[in-house]
Amino acid sequence: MADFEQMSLALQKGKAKDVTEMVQEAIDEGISAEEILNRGMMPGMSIIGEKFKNNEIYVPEVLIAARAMNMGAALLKPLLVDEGVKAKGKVVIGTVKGDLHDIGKNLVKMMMEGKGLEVIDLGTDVSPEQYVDAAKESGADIIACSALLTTTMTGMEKVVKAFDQAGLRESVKIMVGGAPVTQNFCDTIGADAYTADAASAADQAVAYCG
Ligand code: B1M
Repeated sequence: MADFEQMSLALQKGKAKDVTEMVQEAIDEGISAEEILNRGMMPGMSIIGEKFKNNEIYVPEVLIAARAMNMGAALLKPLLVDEGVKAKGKVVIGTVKGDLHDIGKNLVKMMMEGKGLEVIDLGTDVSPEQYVDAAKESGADIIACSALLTTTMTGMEKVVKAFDQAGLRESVKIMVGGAPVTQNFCDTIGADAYTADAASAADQAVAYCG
């Protein structure tokens, strides 16, 4: 039986090998990717966040936990492939300028790919101009922006304005998300959609491309 408590603890200690082994065992037991994420990995990352906030741990410990999280999450990717009808559409995704957090963005990407969408990943610290250039090059239908810092989420408004200025605002949907982002913020900056988690982001993207 999968021991989610042990998975969470291994993640907190940054034991990537143990995390990947436990994730694989859980997969082999037939547990869904969503359950593995929600019961094992996300709680571990939340505890890391609390300890980080309280100065009980520092950046290196957070980084090794983040690495373990990313490695475990990568194993879940094949499970996220939706067997249903494949959506057609292109998404340009990135974490906004000044922000280096990529775990949530990577999950959104995986879930969108699982739904059949083509995802162009610009990585982290992405400027408004980079989103616009990538949209022009790829003919993207959707721009997906992630932010984890209250100081960087304001960069999302710059992305919306950059698409306005480039005359492309009508040809793309701009989706926003990340822990500090809210529906109210989305409305204020004139983005098209806010979703709270990766699965809802993928569903919304499919709805836009349908
Ligand atoms: Co940073 N960090 N961090 N950090 N970090 C937070 C975000 C923080 C809340 C920690 C805390 O104080 N409790 C805090 C932000 C405070 C604030 O602004 N309100 C913080 C801080 C302050 C910082 C630094 C400034 C610390 C410093 O240097 N003094 C610094 C900033 C660096 C920078 O970006 N310029 C920093 C650095 C780092 C690390 C590099 C060490 C590391 C990132 C490693 C990496 O990502 N590769 C890190 C981490 C790991 C965290 C915490 C612990 C975990 C974040 C995470 O990955 N969560 C975080 C505390 C916390 O969140 N509890 C914290 C798991 C992930 C799956 O969730 O990304 O929210 P999340 O994604 C969710 C949803 O939000 C949603 O889907 C996902 C789930 O389904 N979602 C979307 C995300 N993007 C979406 C896009 C969408 C839709 C949904 O549509 C497009």
